[in-house]
Amino acid sequence: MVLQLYMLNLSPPCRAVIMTLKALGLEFEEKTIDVVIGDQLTPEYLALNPRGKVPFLKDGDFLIGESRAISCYLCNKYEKKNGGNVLFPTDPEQRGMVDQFLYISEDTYDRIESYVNFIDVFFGNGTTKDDKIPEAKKVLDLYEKYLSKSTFIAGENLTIADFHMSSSLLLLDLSDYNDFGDYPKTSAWLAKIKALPYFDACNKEAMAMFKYGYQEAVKKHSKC
Ligand SMILES: N[C@@H](CCC(=O)N[C@@H](CS)C(=O)NCC(=O)O)C(=O)O
Repeated sequence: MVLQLYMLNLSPPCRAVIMTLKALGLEFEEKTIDVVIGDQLTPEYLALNPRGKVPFLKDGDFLIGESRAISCYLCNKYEKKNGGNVLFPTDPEQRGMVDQFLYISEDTYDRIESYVNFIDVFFGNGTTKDDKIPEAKKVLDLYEKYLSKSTFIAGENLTIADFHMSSSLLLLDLSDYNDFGDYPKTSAWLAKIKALPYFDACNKEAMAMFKYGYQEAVKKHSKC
């Protein structure tokens, strides 16, 4: 039975899950739920996912929401590599690190989102909240500290924490934020994530569309 992912490719948490699926080499069927036009609020979708958000995964009769929980589930069920798990390690300390960054990524995503302010830009009259640049820099400072200790965010191997942690910083691309001079480790890590063989297939077109829509909306608001 093929996995079904209810998703919108513009959505960063959906793309973090797609990175997990691709890293695991799993086939899946895309079921588009366009949250921009309210597909998530239809009775059919709410019957499946009462939280009314994407991403959401159907694996046979098993249903699960929340991007980080989906990535963990997929690894728990499907990752078997030379008797050990790499993307979501089973060693308690290594897994502890990955879990830590999965939780942190929820917070860093919200903090970067409050700077690029995309909900307000798309659905209101907003633009970037430039008073939040110090907050965005605090997030970058944090990444730089962690990445000064290891090659990937949770250690020496690529894990699902990298997919979810990079998802926050990729949002900065919307507003062409490029002040990475003080963050060489973070820049090098992001370059590594972007060089993954499946990165472009998961993100390139969606990021370009997202950015185009965002920048057009900002231009429209600034003319008002
Ligand atoms: N913490 C959730 C966030 C999911 C989320 O907020 N998804 C957005 C799209 S990026 C959504 O479904 N929005 C529709 C809504 O809230 O009505 C996760 O990581 O899965």
